[in-house]
Amino acid sequence: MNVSSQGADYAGQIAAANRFLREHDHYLVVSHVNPDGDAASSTYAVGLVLRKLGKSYTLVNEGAIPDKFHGISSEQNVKSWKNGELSDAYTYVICVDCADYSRVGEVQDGIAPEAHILNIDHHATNDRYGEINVVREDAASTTEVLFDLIEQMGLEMDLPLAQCLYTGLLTDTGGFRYANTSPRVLQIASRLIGIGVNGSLLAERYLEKITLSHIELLKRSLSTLKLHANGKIALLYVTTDDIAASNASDEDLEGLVNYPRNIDGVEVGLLFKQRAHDTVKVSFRSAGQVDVSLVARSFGGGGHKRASGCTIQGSIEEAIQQVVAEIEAALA
Ligand SMILES: [Mn+2]
Repeated sequence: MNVSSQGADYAGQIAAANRFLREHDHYLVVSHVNPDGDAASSTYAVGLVLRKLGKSYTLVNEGAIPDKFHGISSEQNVKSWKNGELSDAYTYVICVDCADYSRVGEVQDGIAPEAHILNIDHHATNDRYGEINVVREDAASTTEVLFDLIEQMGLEMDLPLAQCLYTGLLTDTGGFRYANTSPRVLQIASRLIGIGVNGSLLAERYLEKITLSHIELLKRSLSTLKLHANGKIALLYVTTDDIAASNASDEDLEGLVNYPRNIDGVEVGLLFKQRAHDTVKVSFRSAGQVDVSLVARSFGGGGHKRASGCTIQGSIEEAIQQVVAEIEAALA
């Protein structure tokens, strides 16, 4: 598992990241708003790396890390910017799983404009906003990139660290099922299980368990199912009323987009989530024919070829009309 196979540039960035982590102190580690399993795992993993190096550090997210992710690294705490838990100013910042700087959300206000940023990510749309950019587009998760970094740094891969890296791989590959599940992903997963990671326990905790609110929301959203383009586009939507009536949080919305995507014959599955009266978040999932990162980008969003997202100003009806038209064009 040699990083040099990724080219001199990647190896050089890994080396630069190694120096960045060893030469300074008092780091801030931040991932994207509404963190998923990879974002949370990567945040915790970088914390463990800094701890091994004897550095002081603070982990932060714009909001609170969802309860279910606390167990990824239970002895570490991620502060919430929105709850006012970040007071210091930071000069050395590590952004994980953020394709662009705006993904850190309001945490930007706690980062000095002259701060030195290490950007560690795997999104193809990453715009290299850091001073150092360790971006591996063929990596399944940011934790896969962190695996490269940790190996290159010569740090011991102990169980707490292995558990973080495995959780990112597990969640960003949908349980080692998505197309990003490369031979290398399985080799790394095998190594981590060899260290003692309990794969079935983590799969149950992070992939199988669902909340009652999620089921309530699913019940409501399924009644909105609509097909377009001769069954190649399928969509669901949820309104702010649905979310309130289901007592649902952002976490409870996760996975809903898989239902339209999984319908036989569907090329693009969509979920429209009303955020406010005139703000709609859209999740895109592609079966492969359409590069949905391009579609999302045309609306100011981003992501991967098969999974992306954007936010549209307007009513749900308007957002559906615009997005469906754009995908119909991409299908043609
Ligand atoms: Mn990720």
